[in-house]
Amino acid sequence: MLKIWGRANSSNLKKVTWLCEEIALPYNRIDAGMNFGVVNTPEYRKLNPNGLVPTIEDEGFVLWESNAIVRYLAAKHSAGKFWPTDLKVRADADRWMDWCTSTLWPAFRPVFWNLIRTPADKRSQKEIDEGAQKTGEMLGRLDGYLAGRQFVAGDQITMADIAFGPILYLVQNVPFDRPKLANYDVWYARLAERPAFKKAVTLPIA
Ligand SMILES: N[C@@H](CCC(=O)N[C@@H](CS)C(=O)NCC(=O)O)C(=O)O
Repeated sequence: MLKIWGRANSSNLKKVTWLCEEIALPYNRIDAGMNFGVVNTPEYRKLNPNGLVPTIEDEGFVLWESNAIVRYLAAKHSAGKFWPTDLKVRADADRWMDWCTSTLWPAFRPVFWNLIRTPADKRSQKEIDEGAQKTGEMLGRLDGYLAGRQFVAGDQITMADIAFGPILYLVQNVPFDRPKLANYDVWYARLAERPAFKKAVTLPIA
C-alpha cells in the first residue's frame, strides 16, 4: 500500500491526503515532522534529505516535494480527471501549482508564521502587514483569473485545485485582514464543501 510520511496538519501533506481521499486511493500515513520527530533520523534522511514532509513510497519508489507527488499520483490513478490529459489544460494546471508554491505561499508565509507559529511577544507586525498586503494582491490576481471558471484550470477539478486547497485553508483560517473577492470566495467554498476536503484538510491549524 502507498506509504505517506507526514503529520496530518501539514499543508503540504494535506495536498497528498486530499488527493488520495478524492480518488479513493488507500494509504498508510505515518506521523512525522514537528513534535512527532522522525524527519531527522538517518533512516528518514535517506528517503528525504531535506528532512521535510511529505514523502511517499509507492511500490519501492520514493518521492518528495508535494506538488511532484500530487502530479505523480494523479497521473498514475486519475488521468483525464485530476491529471488533465489535454496538454494545454495540464500546462495550465501545472502553471497554477507552481504559482501557488512560488508566489502565493511566499507572500502569505510571514503572516502564517508570525500569527500561528510565533509567540505573541516575538511577532513582527511589519512582516504581518507586508505579507497581508502581498497576499491580498495575489488573491486579487487569482480572483480575476477565476471569473467564469468553476475550478482553477477550467470546469473540472484538477490537481491544481488540490495544490491550492490546503494553502487556502490557512489563508481562510489565520486571523488577518483578508479582502472579500467574489470569484475567489465562491471557488474556495466549492472546494471546502467536498467531503474529501473536509476529511483531509479541515483540521486544527496549530
Ligand atoms: N517544497 C516542499 C516543502 C515541504 C515543507 O516545507 N514541509 C513542511 C510542512 S508543511 C515541513 O516539513 N516542516 C517541518 C516539519 O513539519 O517538521 C513540499 O512542497 O513538499
